Amino acid sequence: VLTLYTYFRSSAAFRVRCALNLKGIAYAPEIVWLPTDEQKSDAYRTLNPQALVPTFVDDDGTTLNQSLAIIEYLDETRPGPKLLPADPRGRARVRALSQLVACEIHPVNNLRILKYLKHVLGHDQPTIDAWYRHWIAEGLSAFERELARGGTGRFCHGDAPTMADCCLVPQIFNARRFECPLDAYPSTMRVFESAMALPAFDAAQPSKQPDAARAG
Ligand SMILES: N[C@@H](CCC(=O)N[C@@H](CS)C(=O)NCC(=O)O)C(=O)O
Repeated sequence: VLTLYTYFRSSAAFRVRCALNLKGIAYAPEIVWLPTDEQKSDAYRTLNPQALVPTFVDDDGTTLNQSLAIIEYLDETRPGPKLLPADPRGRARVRALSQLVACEIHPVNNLRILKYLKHVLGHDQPTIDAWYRHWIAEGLSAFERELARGGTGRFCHGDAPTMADCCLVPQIFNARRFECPLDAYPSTMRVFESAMALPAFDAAQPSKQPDAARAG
């Protein structure tokens, strides 16, 4: 059985949930409870030496981590709608937009970074919130400018969802959770709304995951 090691609020896991749903792939969610550092347990590290969610285990036992690598693997091994375009230029653009989120915005605002700012460097919550909002604003401004450069349609690239939308949607959820202003990104938010109108994205959102209730 296909297994996705996931946590409802993890945006990296959320990306893969979107991709699995878009491709119509059924999977069993296995919850990794980040609030108690379950990702750092010996058992989980055996599956994922990076101690991060998500981890994906295919039905033949293939065990993969890093959300973008998992999404590309799913796209290459499974039928269903393509999450990366067939043409090299389009593929490069989708990867670039995906990496803008996954490599530029998300890493500096990850849980372990926020914990380090708080517990090791001793910053207070307003300072940490300012950090968070600063990097969101930097990243989403760039994303907005990228969307204006051409190639964008109803979705980030063209009129069908791609890996870039799987990256953008969770990042907007995070931004809203931290009450980041989003008015300055009309194209980005238009694309976000197009994606959220699709059941694949809607069903992948944090509040609809089995572990959402556990958070209380
Ligand atoms: N680049 C990784 C990021 C994975 C990641 O950072 N996951 C976060 C949740 S979104 C995590 O597991 N954090 C646990 C921690 O910071 O200890 C990917 O795309 O899969």
